[in-house]
Amino acid sequence: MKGKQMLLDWVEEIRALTTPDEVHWFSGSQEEIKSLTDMMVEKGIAERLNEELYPGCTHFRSDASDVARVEDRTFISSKLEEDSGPTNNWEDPVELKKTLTGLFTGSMKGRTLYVIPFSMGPIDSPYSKLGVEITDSPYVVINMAIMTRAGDAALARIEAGEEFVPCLHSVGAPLEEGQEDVAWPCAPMDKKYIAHFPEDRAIWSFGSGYGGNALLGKKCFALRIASIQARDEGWLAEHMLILKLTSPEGKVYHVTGAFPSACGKTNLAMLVPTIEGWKVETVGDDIAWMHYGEDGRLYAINPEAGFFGVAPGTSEKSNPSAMATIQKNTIFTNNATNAKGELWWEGMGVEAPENLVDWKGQPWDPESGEKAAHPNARFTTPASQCPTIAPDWEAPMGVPIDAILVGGRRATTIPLVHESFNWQHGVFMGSIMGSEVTAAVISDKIGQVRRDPFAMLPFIGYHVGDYLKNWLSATEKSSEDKLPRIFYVNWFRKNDEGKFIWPGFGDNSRVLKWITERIDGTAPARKTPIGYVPAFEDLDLTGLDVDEEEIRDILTIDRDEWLEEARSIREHFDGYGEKMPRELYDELDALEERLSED
Ligand code: GTP
Ligand code: SPV
Ligand code: MN
Repeated sequence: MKGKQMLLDWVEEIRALTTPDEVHWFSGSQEEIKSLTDMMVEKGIAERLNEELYPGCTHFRSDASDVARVEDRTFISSKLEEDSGPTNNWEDPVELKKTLTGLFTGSMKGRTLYVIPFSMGPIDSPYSKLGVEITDSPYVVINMAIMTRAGDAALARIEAGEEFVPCLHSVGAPLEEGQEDVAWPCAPMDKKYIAHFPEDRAIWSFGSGYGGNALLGKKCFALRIASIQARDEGWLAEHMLILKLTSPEGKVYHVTGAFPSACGKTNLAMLVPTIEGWKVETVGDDIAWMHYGEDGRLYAINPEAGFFGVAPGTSEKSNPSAMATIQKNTIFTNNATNAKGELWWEGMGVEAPENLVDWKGQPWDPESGEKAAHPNARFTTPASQCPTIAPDWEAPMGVPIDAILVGGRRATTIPLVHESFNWQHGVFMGSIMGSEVTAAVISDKIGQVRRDPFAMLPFIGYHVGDYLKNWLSATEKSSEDKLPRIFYVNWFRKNDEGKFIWPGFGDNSRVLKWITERIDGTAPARKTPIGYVPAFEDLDLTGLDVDEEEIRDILTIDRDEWLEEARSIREHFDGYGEKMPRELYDELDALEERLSED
């Protein structure tokens, strides 16, 4: 859709379909955010946190069934099923629109329809894209106000004639005359639909109020729809953090990292190095849009304006920058609070305050063994408040990327870090990524390893084979020597007692240091069948109290484990069918050959 008239027509069409009591255009002003928040506090939908401890912060409890993304209810509804590919749910778009039109009919009854114009990316960036979310959830409005550049500035660009992605959302819980509302309205699982229509560049989301299901600028637009735009326009829309790294000598590097949900992007983006003189600054923590510059290098912008981060495990020790960011103007969801407006989650690193009410709204008994916060409890917080935010995080042309990390949670097999031989081999590394499924998604497979190419499995808006081709085509759009180097990292190896071997968090700077030395050609590495791996001596482990044997172990390639891994990769590739690029099979053949040599 494009321009003012189309926007007005669309809003009117949706108003007539969903029959809300009122229509409210969100301007983006602080007063408006405050009055929406006050309204929700008054209605008992939200609670204000202690004003001295957490000024301007609120807390929400979701319905117990609506706590994470719902991949089984997420659809890529392209005209042809083969265009959506083997990794996505598909329904015929005509049929699905019929079903959804039925569901949206009268779905906003008794509620207000909010219109949120927004920009993904800095408002003055040529790489930004516009969207408009229609929603009946005031919670969504105040979250979008943090996560995107929402309101009048985005509207002005649309009114000037620019294109926008229509993003339709309803919690799917109309109110009958006199019916009392619940704190977190949503629809039952079988009525939830997170639907994408690639040919129309449109999103229809029904029945959930949570995170990636409802804040449609994020996964639905900035990844699923944008990945389609990126394929067509020749760039990359990726599930990646972006960080700026400065060495003690003042040399600057930019690094992106593709890790699956709840696998450490936010933490790495805000890392506080434990090695002398190094500095990390944050550009983005979840999504990177990368374009080829005129100089052939890849430049990344962060399309978001806030962080929707995992709360549990966030502490002064693990992520002090996140702790500082969330002290004010932050929305918390599904944590534990008490009558004093104190806040807590597992792994906050402080003793639990007294008389907590858990995420389900029940008095919490610390002895019960129940979790006080949901494992996917989140904070929504402005990126601008982050003490480590990079001064140029909103640079309209983005930052030039030196290295791309890929990785996931793997208790075995995958070493701490290994470097690809070249771009094609690096794309192969991204394509074989596996990770243990986390609580960021509602699934009965939590903890099991699943393949998740470039951490994009649930976010590719088209056929995975074509997506990997788009990655491979980088060497045609640029050249090997200008493209970032690709590294595969794994912070999550466990020992026999089930404990993490690598200390992780701030100590990941030690791995980043080796990576910069590889970029500069100053660090040695061993050539192994899977790529270049540092020797124990090649890593700067100054001041680190670790078990040398264990660290040597996570830098060792076990051929038998890797042959087994290769077999499993072949199965995974075969499952992607004929569109799987031949180059990646060539890489797999070559890997197996190297593993079999002595
Ligand atoms: P999404 O927002 O879902 O995309 O997650 P994310 O990739 O940003 O993950 P995040 O940084 O929020 O980390 C998720 C969980 O992993 C938290 O509980 C962290 O404490 C934990 N974690 C992050 N980094 C490390 C690490 O280096 N080592 C270990 N052991 N755990 C980590
Ligand atoms: C993820 O699951 O990767 C997230 C959280 O970043 S959500 O926005 O819910 O998708
Ligand atoms: Mn994410």
